Amino acid sequence: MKKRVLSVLLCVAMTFSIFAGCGKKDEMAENTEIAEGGTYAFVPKSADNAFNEKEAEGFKKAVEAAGGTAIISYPKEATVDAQLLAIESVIFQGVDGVCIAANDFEALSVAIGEVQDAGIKVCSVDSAVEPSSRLVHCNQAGVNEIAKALMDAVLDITGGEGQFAVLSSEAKAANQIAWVDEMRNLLETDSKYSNLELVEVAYGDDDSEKSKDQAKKLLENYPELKMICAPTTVGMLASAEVISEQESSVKLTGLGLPSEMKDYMGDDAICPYMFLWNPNDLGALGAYTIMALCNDEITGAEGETFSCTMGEYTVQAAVDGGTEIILGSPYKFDSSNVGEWAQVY
Ligand code: RAM
Repeated sequence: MKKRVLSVLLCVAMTFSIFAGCGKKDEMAENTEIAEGGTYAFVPKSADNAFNEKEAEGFKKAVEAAGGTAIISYPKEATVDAQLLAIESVIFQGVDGVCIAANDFEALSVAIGEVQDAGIKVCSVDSAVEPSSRLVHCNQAGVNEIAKALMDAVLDITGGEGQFAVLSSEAKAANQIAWVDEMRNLLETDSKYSNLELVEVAYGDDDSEKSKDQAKKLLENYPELKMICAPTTVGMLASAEVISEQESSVKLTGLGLPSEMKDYMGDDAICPYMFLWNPNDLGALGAYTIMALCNDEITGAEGETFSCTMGEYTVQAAVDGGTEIILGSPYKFDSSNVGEWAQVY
């Protein structure tokens, strides 16, 4: 019922904005000048997540530097319902394009379809929506590259054998599904990992309290556990806090924000090393991509290229059957560089 209400609300909002938007654009056409820059929205996974805030900062800065207007619409929590409301709220504002970091690969598709039907272009960033709901996805790094970096870190830090667990975020977020599936694939197909045992994949939904509860349960339920691998900044901080509070010998790696993890890092510390990318740059890539789509520089088809202040990017095939643009490779953070990067993000 709730989803139906949301969908009806969104249709109403769409109808309003179609007439309002048309009025606006038709009016501008009469003035022969189309407004400089355009209006572009970013809908992160949720509020209260420093990673998402850094992404939003990068998005906003890139749009404004290009003379456009940026609208950031944070869902109150990392859920589908909250994100549907956030998408609806930007439609009222006559945007030209929307960039979404999705909490669920498929559940936003009906709402996004209504946005696309109104002539508003859509791309995803960080965590994809399904290919039919996006013109292209802006990916932080290759799925295999991230999964391999994490599995090799688990192999190295455990000394090559023993039990480890994964603390993920939302069970239906595309980025988490892709990374965890590829980690499982590597574990099953590459014999170098054969002495590692993945005992559980837990889900903290990128909610700090739920993630802490899940980390506590992992420590409680697996007394032989050697390591937690958290492919989410929220899960990383939650795990570090729990391991520290419980003075556990369990080690940690994953995808963490230097600013959040610096006090837990060191050769003999809870987290010897971890990985991430620059969320400001990822948000900026989302901005340059949605602007290139709205300005008809690209359509999102494989093989297209476009340039921006961060360099030249090529649209390529994505593992989910759609297309994507890749920001770069994951960075490795350890005690030698985490302090410096903690000043940046
Ligand atoms: C969290 C979110 C985000 C992911 C990072 C690594 O902030 O789940 O989608 O990319 O962690």
